[in-house]
Amino acid sequence: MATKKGTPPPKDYSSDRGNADELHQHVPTRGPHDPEGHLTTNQGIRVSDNQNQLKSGPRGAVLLEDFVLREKIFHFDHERIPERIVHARGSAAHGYFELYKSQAAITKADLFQRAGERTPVFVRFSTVAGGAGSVDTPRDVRGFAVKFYTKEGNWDLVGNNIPVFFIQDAIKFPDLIHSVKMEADKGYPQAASAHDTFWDFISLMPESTHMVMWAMSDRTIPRSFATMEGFGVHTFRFVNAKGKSTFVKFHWKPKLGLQSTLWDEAVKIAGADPDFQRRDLFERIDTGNFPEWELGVQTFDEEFAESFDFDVLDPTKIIPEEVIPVKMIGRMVLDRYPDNFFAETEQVAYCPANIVPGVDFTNDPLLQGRLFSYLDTQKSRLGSVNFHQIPINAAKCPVMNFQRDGMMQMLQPKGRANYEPNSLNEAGEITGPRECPETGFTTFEEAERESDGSKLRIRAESFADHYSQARLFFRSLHEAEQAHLASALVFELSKVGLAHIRNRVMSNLVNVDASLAQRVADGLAMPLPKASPAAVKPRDLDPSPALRIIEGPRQRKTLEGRCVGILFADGSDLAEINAVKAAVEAAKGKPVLISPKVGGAKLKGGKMLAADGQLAGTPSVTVDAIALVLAPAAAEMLAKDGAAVQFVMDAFGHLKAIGATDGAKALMDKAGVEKDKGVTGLGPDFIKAAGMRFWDREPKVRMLA
Ligand code: HDE
Repeated sequence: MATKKGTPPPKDYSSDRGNADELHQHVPTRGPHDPEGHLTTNQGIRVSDNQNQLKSGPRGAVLLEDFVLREKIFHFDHERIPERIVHARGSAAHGYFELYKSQAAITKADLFQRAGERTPVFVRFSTVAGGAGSVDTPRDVRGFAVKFYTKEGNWDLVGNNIPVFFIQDAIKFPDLIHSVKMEADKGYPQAASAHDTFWDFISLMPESTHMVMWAMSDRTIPRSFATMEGFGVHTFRFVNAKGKSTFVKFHWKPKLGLQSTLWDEAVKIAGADPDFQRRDLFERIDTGNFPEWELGVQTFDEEFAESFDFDVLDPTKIIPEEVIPVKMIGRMVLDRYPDNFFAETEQVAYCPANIVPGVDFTNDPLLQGRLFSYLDTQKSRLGSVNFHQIPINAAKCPVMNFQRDGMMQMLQPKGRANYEPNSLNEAGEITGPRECPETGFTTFEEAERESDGSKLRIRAESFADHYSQARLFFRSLHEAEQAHLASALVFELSKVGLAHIRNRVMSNLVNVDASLAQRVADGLAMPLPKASPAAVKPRDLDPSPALRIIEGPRQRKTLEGRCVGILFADGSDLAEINAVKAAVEAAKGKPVLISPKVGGAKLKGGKMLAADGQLAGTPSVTVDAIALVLAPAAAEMLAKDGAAVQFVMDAFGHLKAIGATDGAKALMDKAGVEKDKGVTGLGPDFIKAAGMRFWDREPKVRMLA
């Protein structure tokens, strides 16, 4: 075997601190054992043949001594680790958080001290119910987990795209998740809440009603990760240098505004592109259109908490933005896609207990339960107590303590001192780190009134109003969103086989809003039952416009960040195609050239133009608006092609803008397109229309509950 040339001397890794950079160097990436790029075994032995096993003769038996084969297959056999019990399907990206203005007055957290300073982040978005290989667009809550690698340690804000949760007490979480996951005996449905066990559990847990409203709304079918909000859900605390605590709720507000899909669209996207949102995240980053959110905080004191209608420790409640405005304190930009899905997105281990000085927990009983769960789950997923040394999890500041050994230990601490206190320094030895009362994390001392010290299995009475905020949410929505919500309930309950479960859900709905309950009952063709008993009579609250997507304060009617599918075929005019393309790009949108064949079409004048996507494989559900640049003969031909007709019919049915040349008429007619404000020529009116949906069209194309 040839000797290795130029191998660098082994690095001295012995240190009792671990940080991400050092750890990165521990992990063999591209052939550190062999700088010339030769394929080696994990022992660094160069491999001479990666195509053939070692055999006794050309047609003989395979030999057990083939260590190259055995090592490779052994490693492959163990490539998978247990997927997350919830949030298994996820996509992630790196980026940074940038502070607008010092927040030193309310928090001493290092990342919130200096205006303009950037803190690296790793953000993972996920669905909750489906397995790791499920599709991106089921109706489901989205996880929104942010790991801030601050100079004073890692802070994980592990939130969702919905500001409330189904349950008030952590002890109910396994029940909730068992009920929503595929049914225990049948093994289906995957990634869907539309089945008996979920609605059975929900109907028996009135505290879930508020979140059910959100779950059935358009919030759970977001268009993109980049167009959804994120929420910390629980009330946390900020603590300043003087030890003063301020309650805080965290929000992420997308720069591109809120956008969701329609249910029919989401279902079709699942077939057309199961990785729709993962691809979207990758493509945005790849093209430099970095997804961005602002970090907003609602801050308040004990006095407000006392006077508020609901308990701020109850995770099934919001504080409406109209009551306490959300103050934007910084922005987060995701600008780098992971190099390796497994190493980063799969192995990242978030934990709500990862907190930094200046931020603290409250007694929210759901949060308290989470503080236990996540560390525990990482041990079973990542297999070792040393999972914090995996580069994606490693803090980017010094990590020094006397924790030692354990499976897959990557560090080689020096010296004898593996305990504290020690006095080995008297002998001139390395003695290790010491606690630091001044700068170390200190827990905020709770005011006495939060607990009288008695041990009780009890739910606070202040948590008992389960319906008023559910009503607030429903009544705050735009009427199109209300119709979607009612229809989603009809869809889900239609998949519930047991009539008594449907009935029980409806009796809970009567408490939310009698008209909603009636719409659902009509949609199911079932009689409306009486309201279920409510512990606290629901109240009418002032509507909160911030809760709605359509015509709400966070809707943006812009082409920025949206895709326009430009359909062309034989005989299309290049000048027209280029004009639409340029106009879309000028408006910061993304043009996608679509043609019946991916190699393209022969344009007017004979020139070939290649497509980005083939028509059948790039249905209009994958874009936000369509432009039809077609010659009359091609439109006649396409009117006989199912994929082309569906392309236009769906764009119309999904309330998207359709810009078209006169030549496209035959195809438009076949697809049943009727003239309205969203159906335009290819000029500036199309570019304006392409940045929105046409909700007035909906009653013409869909029967909603
Ligand atoms: Fe989680 N949750 N959760 N959760 N959660 C997990 O941790 C759990 C809850 C959330 O992208 C698990 O590493 C309990 C609320 C996100 O990797 C697990 C309770 C919120 C993610 C776990 C909750 C969340 C998780 C599974 C009730 C929104 C994905 C794998 C007390 C504020 C993070 C893992 C990622 C993941 C437990 C409730 C958000 C099993 C016991 C409320 C975004 O530990």
